[in-house]
Order: sequence, then structure tokens, then C-alpha cells
Amino acid sequence: MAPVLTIRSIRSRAVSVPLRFALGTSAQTVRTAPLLLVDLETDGGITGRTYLFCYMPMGAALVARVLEEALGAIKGHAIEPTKIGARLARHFRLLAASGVVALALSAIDVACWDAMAIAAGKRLVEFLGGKRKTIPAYNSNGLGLMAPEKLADEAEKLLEGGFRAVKLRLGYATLAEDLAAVRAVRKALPDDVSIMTDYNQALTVDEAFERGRALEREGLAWIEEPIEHDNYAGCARIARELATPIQIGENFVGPNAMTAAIAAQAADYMMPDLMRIGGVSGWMRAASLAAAAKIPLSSHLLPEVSAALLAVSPTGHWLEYVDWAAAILAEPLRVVNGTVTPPDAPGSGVNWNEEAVARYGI
Ligand code: SMN
Ligand code: MG
Repeated sequence: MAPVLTIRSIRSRAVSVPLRFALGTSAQTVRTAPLLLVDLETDGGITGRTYLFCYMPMGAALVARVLEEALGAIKGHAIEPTKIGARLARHFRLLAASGVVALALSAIDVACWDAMAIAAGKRLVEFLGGKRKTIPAYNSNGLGLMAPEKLADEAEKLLEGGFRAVKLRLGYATLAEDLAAVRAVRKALPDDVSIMTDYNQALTVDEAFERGRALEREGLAWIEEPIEHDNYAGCARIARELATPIQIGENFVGPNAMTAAIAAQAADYMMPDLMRIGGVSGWMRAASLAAAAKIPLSSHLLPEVSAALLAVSPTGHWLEYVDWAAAILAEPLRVVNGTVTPPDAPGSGVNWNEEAVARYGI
């Protein structure tokens, strides 16, 4: 008999994993990854899992609190992502399903899909109608804001695993420093290695024009979030003006944000975050939007689950690889020749290394 998939409980545990390469962004420096590990238990005995990157330790505590509240609205209900999502959207409507609430609701959705795929005895990628295949990945560990010599040093180390693409954080005080950083990394790497760059919203529209034009001759793969993330009209002007592709999307909360960004022609490339776009359900809607608009779609963080989602996205582009969860996963994602393959395990393949979870628990 098929197992009964009704929601019994949601357990969450926070861990703090030291980063091998600190990540100095124009907004903040991340030295440890605050992760929240989520176990959604069903009455049939199947558990759906996911983790979330919570940006700062306080984020993990807040998401855990939202999960507790959410459980009250869905306990005893059958796992049916569309219905669960609608229930939770209504429950949180007055508070607004953004910020940490969006993270929590996305995590519940991902855990539901994991449980359903496990119950069906299928890998998530197959449960979604696709096949396991290699996905090109860029190494997004490290290359934070730092002295050019240090960048050159770190860039070389980031090719380990056969990566042919890396991401450099920009947004130094001056254009000259941005250029020096790009040139130091370019010089340290073989010519065929792609360099993505990320401003984390540091610039005004005018600064983005000035710096973007100066960077045009550097052969960058993309310039990410040059200005505030939701100024789609400004992004569109920049994307139209610059030859280098503009990339945005990690701050889309739900597919509606992406719909608005596409309508504004805000960027050449888009990269929703699984935990802000609305989990697997939100991602699949975003993938359809990207396909209809012919926009190359990349992922943001959560590479373990994103690999399966990119494999079923018609315009799947690059996977952002970070190793932050590797320390606490039973089966860390493997990088081979700069590519990853969706895990060969039922569901999303996310399972805990309990010994490591105990070690890094907060
Ligand atoms: C990023 C992600 C997570 C933490 C800091 C910065 C960044 C990215 O914007 O795209 O990787
Ligand atoms: Mg980014």
C-alpha cells in the first residue's frame, strides 16, 4: 500500500559551518554558513528534508520560529504542494510572505517534494520528469573583496574539481579597485576560464553605467545585481546599454517578482534562489517563465537540489556551486570536470551526517 503522506511534524536544527574561503561581499562578510536543517515528518514514516542558508545566525532562529507557526496551519494535511502552499500563503498573508517567511515556506515546499519523490521511489530529477545529466557549475566559493594578490592566489585554488568558471565579488570603493580585482583574477587563470562578477547591489544606476562600461573590455561572463535588486527599470537601462550580460534573480520572492522583472526586460540572465522563489513549486513556475521569455536560467546556492531543477529547466544555464553544506551532508555533491550531476538517491538526496550535525550545532 502506498504510504500515507500527511504532515506530522517539522523538526529544524541550526548549524554553523566554517567556510573554507570567507566570502567578503560589498554588503557583508560571511565567514561561517548558518544553515537550518529541516526534517518534515509524515505519518507514513517518510521524512522530507532540505536545508536553508540563512545568511546570518539570527536568520536561522527566525526561520525556525516561522516553521513552528507554519506547522500549526498544515499539521495533519496531505502533502500536496499546491494546496499546502495556498494554505500557508493565506495563513501568512497579513504578515506578508516575504523575508524569513518566504524562506520557511519555500523550505516546506522543497521538503514536501523530497518526501513525495522518496515515496514514489524516484530521484527528484526523475520525479519531475527529467533525467540525470551533467550540469555546468561555476565555483562561487571565495573571491570576496580583498587585495589583488590574495585574489590571484585564491582563484587558482578554486579550479580544484576541474572548474572552468568562478565568481568574483565586486563593489570596491573605486572603479580602479574593481578593475584591479578583475585583472588579478583574469591573469591568474587560464584564458578559457569564465569569470562571473557580483556587485550585491552596491552601485547607483549612474555608477553601474560608468563601471559597467569600463569592465566591458574584460570579457566577463556576467555582471550580477549591479544596483538595488528590485529597481527593474534601472536594471533594464543598464542591461540595454552594456554589452556584458546582466544577471539578477537571487532576490526574487515568488514567481510574481520574476514576472515583473521579465516584463521590464530587467536582465539578460536570471537566477532565482530556490528558497525565495517558492521551493520546487516556485522554481518550476519560474522555469516556465524563463522558457517562454527565452532567458537563460541559473541557480543560486543550494546546489544539491538545484542540480535536479536545472536539469528539468528548458533554459537551464549555470549552477552556482558552494561547498557550504558539504560538511553536514551524508553524501556531499561531487564536482567532476566542473560539472555536477543530480544525486543518485531517492528524493533530492539530502541526508544528514549526524556526527557532523552534532559537531556544528548551535
Ligand atoms: C551571495 C550569496 C550568499 C551569501 C552572500 C552572497 C551572492 C551570490 O550574492 O550570488 O552567491
Ligand atoms: Mg549574488
